[in-house]
Amino acid sequence: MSQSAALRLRLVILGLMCIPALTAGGCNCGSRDGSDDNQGLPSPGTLQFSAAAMSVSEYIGTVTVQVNRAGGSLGAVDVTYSTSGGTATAGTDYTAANGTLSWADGVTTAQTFPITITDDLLADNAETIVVSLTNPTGGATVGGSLTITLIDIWTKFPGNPVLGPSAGSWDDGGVLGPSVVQLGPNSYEIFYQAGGTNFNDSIGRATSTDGITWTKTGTLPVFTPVRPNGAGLLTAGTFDDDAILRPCVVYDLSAPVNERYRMWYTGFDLIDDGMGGLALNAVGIGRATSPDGITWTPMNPRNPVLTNGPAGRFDEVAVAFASVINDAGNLKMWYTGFNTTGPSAIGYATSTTGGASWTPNATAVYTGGGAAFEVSGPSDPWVIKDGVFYRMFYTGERPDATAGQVVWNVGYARSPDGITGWAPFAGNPALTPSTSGWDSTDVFFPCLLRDGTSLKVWYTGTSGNGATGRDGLATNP
Ligand SMILES: [Ca+2]
Ligand SMILES: [Ca+2]
Ligand SMILES: [Ca+2]
Repeated sequence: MSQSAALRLRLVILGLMCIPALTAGGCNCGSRDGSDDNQGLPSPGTLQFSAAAMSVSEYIGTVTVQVNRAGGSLGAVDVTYSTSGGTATAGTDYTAANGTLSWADGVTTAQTFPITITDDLLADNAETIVVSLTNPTGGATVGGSLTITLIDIWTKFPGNPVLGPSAGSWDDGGVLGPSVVQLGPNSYEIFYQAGGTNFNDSIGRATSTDGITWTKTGTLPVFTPVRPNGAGLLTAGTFDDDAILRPCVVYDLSAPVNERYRMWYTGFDLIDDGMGGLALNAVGIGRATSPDGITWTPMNPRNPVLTNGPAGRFDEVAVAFASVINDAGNLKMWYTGFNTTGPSAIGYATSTTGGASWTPNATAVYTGGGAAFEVSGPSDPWVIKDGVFYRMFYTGERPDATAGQVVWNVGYARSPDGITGWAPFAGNPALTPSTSGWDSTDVFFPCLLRDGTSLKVWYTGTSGNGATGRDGLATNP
């Protein structure tokens, strides 16, 4: 029996004598009032993409494409999919994909297939892949093509800034150095550096359901330097006597209960320089732990967990601005190393003690991409492990036209192992100051997070040198 004969027989058995493909001029007999559009009529159906267009991150790794079977499920059907066009190039921007999707008789479950996207570090802005469906079998028809747009740039949230100082509060001097922790799909916490006229830089905390609208929560600040109110400021103390900067908080369910939250921060101690001014007595990277993000315990005694390297090393003067990840049970840190002779550089260290002590690499792992925005060196790294890459956002510094001042932009680089092969994005800086508004002078202190199929970066911006800091959000796509 031929396929069409079998089909017809089946329809006869079902008591329906109308087969659109065999009836000239179409058929409305599936409806008693003649107004139906073939719904309810047994048909092999239409195979079509779940959407005609989608925008995805170039950093997504793999995009999943969905094909639906709609309008019928009669018989077994196949369709061929293939990446077939667009401005993106197969082999360099994505891996060409083609294959066959099959549905059994009576089955309408959506089918999916992956397309592997290549993060090529080139500044493309937006490139497209066109995906087609061809050669339907079993009498099925196909819908239109799918256009996938690959996005490699960052879009600032129009409602920025998302977090700023509260007038008259402890943090009215500025809110900087965001560190965002995601607890669940609609649960975020942010830890930030802030201070004001009566408070040295300390750590605040806020919560959010979307990463945009933040509620400053509980008694703040949640963590302070030894002299939070400045009394005795000029007395020599611990490395974190007078200020706590740039927190990096790691929420880790594999850690002991009282260390579910671990914070690494930069502390410094000021003393009297003997000439009526301030001198920097000590600086280093510290650690504090918390069961809940609210109550924090510093190291006891309050010593740094990483300090400057020996004379001649890239970090001979100071280490600061740590970014830490738990990489499959291994704690890894990237930090800024400062020296007397050249630009700052990014160092790397590992820990087997829960981050209470660190072993640094003897050499820097990233010295910047050589672009104009970072001639004074990269700083403030923030690293995530994301698919096959370690991705770093960092602050690039260059001299300002005004002597003694600098300009900060944010760059992006990635590495296959977090240590070697750090390669910068050709479109750097990835984030620049806006032409006007709250972040029109500097953007710095990036915090990168993978959130589903998006990458999000919170960052600090200012308008005017030395102006009050606020934090904004940018996303890709
Ligand atoms: Ca590309
Ligand atoms: Ca690109
Ligand atoms: Ca002091």
